[in-house]
Amino acid sequence: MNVKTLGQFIIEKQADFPYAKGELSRLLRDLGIASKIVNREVNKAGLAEILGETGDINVQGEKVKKLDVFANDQFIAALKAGGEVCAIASEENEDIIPVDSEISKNAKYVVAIDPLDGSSNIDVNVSVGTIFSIYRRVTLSGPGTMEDFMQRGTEQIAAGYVIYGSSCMMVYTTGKGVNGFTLDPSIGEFCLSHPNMTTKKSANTYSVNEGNYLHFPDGVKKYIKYCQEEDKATGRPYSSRYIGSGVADIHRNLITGGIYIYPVTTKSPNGKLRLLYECNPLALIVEQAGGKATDGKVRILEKDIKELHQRTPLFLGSHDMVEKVMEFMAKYAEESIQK
Ligand code: P6P
Repeated sequence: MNVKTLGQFIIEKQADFPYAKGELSRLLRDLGIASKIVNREVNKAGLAEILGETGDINVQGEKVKKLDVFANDQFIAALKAGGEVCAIASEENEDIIPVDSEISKNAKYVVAIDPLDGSSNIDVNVSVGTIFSIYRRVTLSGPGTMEDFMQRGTEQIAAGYVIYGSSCMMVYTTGKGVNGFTLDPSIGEFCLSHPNMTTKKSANTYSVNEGNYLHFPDGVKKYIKYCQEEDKATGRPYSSRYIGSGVADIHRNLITGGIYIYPVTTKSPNGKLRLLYECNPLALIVEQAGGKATDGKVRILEKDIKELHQRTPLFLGSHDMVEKVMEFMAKYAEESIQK
């Protein structure tokens, strides 16, 4: 079987970017290296003394798991060592991490990252993931600033995720389609396994934490009931699949078709997921695969971003399924306004 490694693929596709002189290629390589190191630790998390909690609380007010900290350190170290970024934003860090070193003085990019999404699943051996987003810097020189991150999702140069599951996969886009690479541990390389990934226009899987049902907007409640109705013509009732690890749910739905919903709830009045380093990169990937991603009203990639850890509701996945729930959101939002 002719194996094409991530490195070979990146170089082959470099021709897509005449202005790039390899910086983006090296940046993607740096992310790949850190992913392999994180995967190695995730795979033996049960053995190593890195399970459990550090006792710290991160900027999201969530208990920090040791593997969170390890993953964050690995990605920051790899990005700093690669010299291609002038700043990093991470879910684990309250403020941006400016990069001001000799090797990064001509850096053109900034990276926003959720180093280990779904980390509450680490101790129960459920798949977790890394999500990353790459922008070209807008400031002219020196270490990057907050301004470099306050860009709409449409401005992303590249976006991707890594899923640490039954196999380790990297899925990314540079705006010209989506490609998936599976780590072959025997050679320590990500190999092209899912070329030109596309998602189904419609399917019959919906992913939402129905424990929050009582606090959902009426449109979401009505859509969930729609998914549960018997209707052979539209393949309903749909299947409910919710792992509690967004990368795992969204990766499955990308491959089999489906919709992932995290709406506003009383606990998360602006939604739970973060726009910069979760929703924007996932939205770019899903749109590039033919899907759709909105906050229930507005396209995710066109939302203005004002804060580093800004949250947003997320409706993402198969195009027609996202459109359907938006119809319910519009219909029942009007009804509640007219009440
Ligand atoms: P809940 C993980 O913390 C995450 O950000 C997503 O990966 C996941 O889908 C969601 O939150 C789970 O949240 O409130 O359903 O436990």
